[in-house]
Amino acid sequence: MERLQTVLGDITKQSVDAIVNAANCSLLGGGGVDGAIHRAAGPELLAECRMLHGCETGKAKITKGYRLKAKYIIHMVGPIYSGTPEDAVQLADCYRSSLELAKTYDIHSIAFPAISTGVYGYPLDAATQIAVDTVTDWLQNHADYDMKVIFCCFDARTAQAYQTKME
Ligand code: AR6
Repeated sequence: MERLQTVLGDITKQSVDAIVNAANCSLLGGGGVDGAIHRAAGPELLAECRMLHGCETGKAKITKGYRLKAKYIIHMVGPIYSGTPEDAVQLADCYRSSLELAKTYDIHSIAFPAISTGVYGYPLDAATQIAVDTVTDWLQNHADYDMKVIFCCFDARTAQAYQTKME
């Protein structure tokens, strides 16, 4: 079975062990995919998020999935694009943090949105390259761990960018 896949769709509808949220440091919700996840999971999600006391950029925290099909939500905070070398370091860090956290929770399938490429302004092509390279490296370094990764793209342009990088 392919360990890495691109799908076009809504991440809140994915049948996976965990979906990843493009959160902000407060972890208290927002627009974009964050808003969609909070709406779909229901108000208990915000109650659990309040107890997490935020999250640093490049890191990730986990909650239950509540009304989602996914058992867990991994909230990862991508960088706000600044045009400095730090952006790429932080974006790669948050993909790695999410995968490490997933492994700790015995998660074997995970869907990522295109973190930082919406409100946070990261150029799509550069962010996609980092996402694909970082996840591919992690899967290679954990060849003995069964993990399926889905890049869940909300629009055709994003899906095209991922497909190009994965060819
Ligand atoms: N399923 C999958 N992808 C989605 C969905 C969905 N339901 N909805 C949007 N996207 P963004 P960021 C895509 O802006 O750039 C929030 O306010 C979207 O088309 O959600 O990391 C947070 O609270 C884009 O491709 O996240 C933060 O403050 C991708 O998800 C801030 O935005 C990411 O866009 C985070 O900004």
